[in-house]
Amino acid sequence: MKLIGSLSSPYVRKARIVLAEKKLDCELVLEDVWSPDATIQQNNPLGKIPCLVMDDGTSLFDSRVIVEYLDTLSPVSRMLPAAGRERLDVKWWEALADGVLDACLLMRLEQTQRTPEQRSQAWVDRQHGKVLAALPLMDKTLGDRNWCVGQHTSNYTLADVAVGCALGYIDFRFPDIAWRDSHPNLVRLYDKLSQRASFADTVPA
Ligand SMILES: N[C@@H](CCC(=O)N[C@@H](CS)C(=O)NCC(=O)O)C(=O)O
Repeated sequence: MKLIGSLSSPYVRKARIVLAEKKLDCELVLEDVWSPDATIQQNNPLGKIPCLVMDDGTSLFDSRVIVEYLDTLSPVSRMLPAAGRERLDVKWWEALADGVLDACLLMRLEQTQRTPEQRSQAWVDRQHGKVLAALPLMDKTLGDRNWCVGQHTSNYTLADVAVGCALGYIDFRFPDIAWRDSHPNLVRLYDKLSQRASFADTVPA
């Protein structure tokens, strides 16, 4: 199987981290979706990365679908609990972290894909407000626990991966959002995640 993606996309990073944690082999095929020569739509009509092309040629898209599939491929490092409240909690965190990413991406696209005349500060402010509202909720919900979901030290899950990717993307593209200043629990989590090889090897570039 191969993963079509880029080294800067936080959604691709989610999939790459899950591949690494689960020790799955997968070729990364780099694609610039914004280039006029992009061929991503041959595999994903939506023109977005990540896109996982399975060995039978079937394409999977949207990072959430991809990581859920990857988790079924090996029992190593379960990323999603099989069922129940903890599975729901992981999905809750992933939706919140991905929502932060969606807002950040919309702010970024305003800078990179629109002319100065087309740009709307009101739109940027709206997205910025979502990020600023989500971070305290994440920090408070995490509290003093080791990981986003569950009480035990072994409960490293996709929730932590998704939150780590969101925080890493803020650092990468929006260093002015000084999230460390007022979110000590997220800082603690992020520092711990950054020490994992899967995170260190996929720092956005
Ligand atoms: N919800 C999707 C979002 C994917 C996404 O928006 N990827 C960006 C790159 S970071 C992209 O390919 N954008 C191209 C476009 O919107 O046309 C996911 O989780 O995979």
